[in-house]
Amino acid sequence: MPVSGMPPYDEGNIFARILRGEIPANKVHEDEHALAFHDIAPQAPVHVLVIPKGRYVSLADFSAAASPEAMAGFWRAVGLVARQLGLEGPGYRVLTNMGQDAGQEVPHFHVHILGGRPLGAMLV
Ligand code: D5M
Repeated sequence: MPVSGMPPYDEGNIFARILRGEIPANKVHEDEHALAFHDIAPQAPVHVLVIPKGRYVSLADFSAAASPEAMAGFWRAVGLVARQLGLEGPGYRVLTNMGQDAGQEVPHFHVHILGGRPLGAMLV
């Protein structure tokens, strides 16, 4: 559940629909805590999204409301996916967009894993 002051979770958001199996995704990993799939508009040779299975609007929501088990399982999956994709040697970037100023488009918490080429030093 979103914490006080945060927008309610929208059950119709695109990642909720992917989690329910209503629309397809190019999955790379799934376990009890997380689902990872290729981004539909890749910004790097490897661009994968990892989402928790719980109903969290954003990092603010996830960090405030998720259980320790859900957090550990989610972040373990992020590292596992990057390793499985062969990114651990060359390196990769993990980022999340939180809210309006960051341009968050999909209101289900997700992190982007980006890699496959040198990504440059700056984030914005
Ligand atoms: O980024 C949301 C990201 O989600 C953006 O990079 C496109 C991606 N996206 C949107 N719809 C899909 C589907 N259906 N499959 C895979 N990827 C998708 P944000 O951090 O919210 O700005």
